[in-house]
Amino acid sequence: MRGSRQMLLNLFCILWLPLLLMAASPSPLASGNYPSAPSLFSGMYKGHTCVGCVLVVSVVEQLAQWHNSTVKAALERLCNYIPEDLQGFCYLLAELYGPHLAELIDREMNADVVCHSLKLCKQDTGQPLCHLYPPPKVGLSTAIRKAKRIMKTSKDLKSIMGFSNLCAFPLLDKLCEKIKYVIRNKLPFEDFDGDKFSTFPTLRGYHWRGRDCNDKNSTVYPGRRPDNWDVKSDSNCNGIWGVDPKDGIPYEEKFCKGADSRGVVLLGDSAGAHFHIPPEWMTVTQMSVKAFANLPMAFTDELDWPQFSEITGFLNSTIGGWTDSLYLRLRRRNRCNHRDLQNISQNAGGWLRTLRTSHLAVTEDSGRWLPWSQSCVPHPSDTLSGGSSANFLDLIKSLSRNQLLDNPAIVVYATIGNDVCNGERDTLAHMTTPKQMLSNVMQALQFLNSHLPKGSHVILTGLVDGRFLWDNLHDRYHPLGQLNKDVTYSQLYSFLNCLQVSPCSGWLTSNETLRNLTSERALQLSNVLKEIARSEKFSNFDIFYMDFPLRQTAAEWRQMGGEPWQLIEPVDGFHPSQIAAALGTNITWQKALHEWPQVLGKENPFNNQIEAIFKDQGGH
Ligand SMILES: [Ca+2]
Ligand SMILES: [Ca+2]
Repeated sequence: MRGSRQMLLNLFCILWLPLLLMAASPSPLASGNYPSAPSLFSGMYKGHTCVGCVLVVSVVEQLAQWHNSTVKAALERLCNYIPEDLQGFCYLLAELYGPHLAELIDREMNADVVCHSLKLCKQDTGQPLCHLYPPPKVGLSTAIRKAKRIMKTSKDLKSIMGFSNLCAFPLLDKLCEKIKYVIRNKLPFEDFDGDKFSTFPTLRGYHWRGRDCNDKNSTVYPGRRPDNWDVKSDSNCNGIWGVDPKDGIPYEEKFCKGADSRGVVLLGDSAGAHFHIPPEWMTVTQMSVKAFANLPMAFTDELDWPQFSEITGFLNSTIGGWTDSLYLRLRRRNRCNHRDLQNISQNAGGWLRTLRTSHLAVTEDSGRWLPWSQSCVPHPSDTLSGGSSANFLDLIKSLSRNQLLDNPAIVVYATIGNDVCNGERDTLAHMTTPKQMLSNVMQALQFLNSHLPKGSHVILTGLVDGRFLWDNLHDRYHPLGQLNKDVTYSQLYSFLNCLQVSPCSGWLTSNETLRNLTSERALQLSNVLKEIARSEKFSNFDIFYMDFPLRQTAAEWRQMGGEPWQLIEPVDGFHPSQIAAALGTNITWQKALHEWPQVLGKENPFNNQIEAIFKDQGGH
C-alpha cells in the first residue's frame, strides 16, 4: 500500500505541478517528432490548460513580489509549502525550468502574456485574446509578440520527458484506470467486499458514504436492518450490538426496534458534493506549509468536501464556517441512524478539470505520452455539466439500497444549477428544457421507486436563483487579485467565458438580460419539480418539494452580522460556501419539522442510553 500511496502522490504532482514546468518550457511542438492529437485537446481542455497556467504563473509572480525575492526563490518557496512527499520532485522542476519562467516574469510579463507566449492559452480564430488581468500598456498582442521573441532566443530546453516518464510506469497506469473508475462510477476505490461502502476515507470512500465496519463481508454495511438484532456483531455499522446482560434483550431490539430508523441519500451536483478550492492555495499572503497539508486529501476527494456538506456532512469543518447537516440532525434525533449516509454527487467543476487535466498539455507537447493521456482522458460525461437532471440518470446507479434488507431512506434530489449552467457561447440553447426536465426527473423517480425500501421519502430541491452571484461579487476582488487589486470577479467571469470554461455563463456574466433569462429558465424547471411533487404518486416513497433556500440563508446570515458574499466560494465565485451549506441545513430541517414531520421520523427516547453504553462505537 505504501508504494501505491507514493504513486498516488506522484500523480497529484502530475496534476498540479506540470504547469510550472510547461510555463517555463518553450513549446517543443514545432520540433515534435511525434504526431499530436488535436482532437483530444481542443476546446475545453485547451481552456482549462490556459486557466491552470495563468493560475500557477500568477502565484509564482505574486510570491516573488510579496517576499521581494527572485522568481527562482519563489518557486523554491512554493515547493517548500507543498507536502513533503512531493517536494523532491518540485525542486527538480524548479531547478530545471525556473530560469525560463523567471526570464519572462523578470521582464514584467504578466501571467496572461506568459501563458499566451507559451501557447498554453490559444486564441481561437475570430475570437478575442482571453485575459484575466488588465492588458499591458503596449497592448496584449504586442506584449505577447515580444514575449515570443524572448522565448525563441532563450536556450532550448531538452525535453520534458523525464517528467512525463512518471506517467509511463505500469503501476501508475493502473492507478490512473482506478481513479478514472472512481470518478466515472462514483463508487469507492477501496471496497474489498464490493458492498459499495469503504473503510478508506477518500476516493469515494467514507467521506462519501458511511464507513463500512466489516470490509470482508458484503452483508455488513451501514443502513441495513440488523441481522438477528445484532446479537453477535454489528451488521449495520451503527455501533450498536450485543445483549443487555441485565435482561437478555439485544440492544438493537431494545433501542432501535420501531425507532423509525432511516438513512439519508443525496443525489446532487457539485454544490451537494461541496466543491471547494482552498483560497490559501493561491493567496500568497496566506500561503504556508499548513495551507497545503490537505492537498493530497482534497485531490483524492475530487476537490469536494462531502464530509462537511449540507446533507451528509459529519466531521467538523476544517475549511472555515462550521458543519451542520441533515444526517447529523437525523443522527441526533435517533442514534440508531449512525453512519447511514450516502453522498452521490457529480462535480460540475471546470475547476476540477483544470487541475485534473492540466497534465494533458504535457502530453500534447510530446505526443509520445499519448497512452497515458488516452487512459486518463476524462469520460465524455465528465465534460457535460456535472450533476444535471440528465446526468443523474447515470449517477443514480451507484445508489446502494436493498429494498428488502435495508431501512427506508430520505433521498434529497438537488440539481440546483447544472440544468441551466454550461460554458457554451450560446448557453441558452444548451439548457435543459422543462420537457426534458420532466422526463429526466420522472425516470430518476421510477428508478428510485424500484430500489428504495417502502416508507422512504424523496425531497426535490428547486434550482437556485444565480443572479445572487453577480450581484454580490462582480466588483469584489478575487483571491488572485487581492495583492495588487487587479482581478475582480467580473474579470474572472469574462476570462472563463472567453475560454468557454465558465461553470455557468448564463449567470456569471455582465449581460443582465442573459442573467435574467437564465433565472427565468431555472424558475420554469423548479416549477416542473414542484408540479411533480404535487401530482405524482409512488408506491415506495412520498415526495416533497422545497425551493432552494437562498433568500432565507442570506437573510439569516445578515441577522448574524454576515455579508452576502461570504455565502459564495471565494475561488470559483460560484458554489455555496461552508457557511451557506451549514445555514441551509437549518432551513431545510425547520421546513421538514413543520410541514412534513413524517420525513424525519420519531425522536428516539433511548438516545442517551445508547450514547452511554456505546459511546466508544460512535466514531465515523
Ligand atoms: Ca461490508
Ligand atoms: Ca448495529
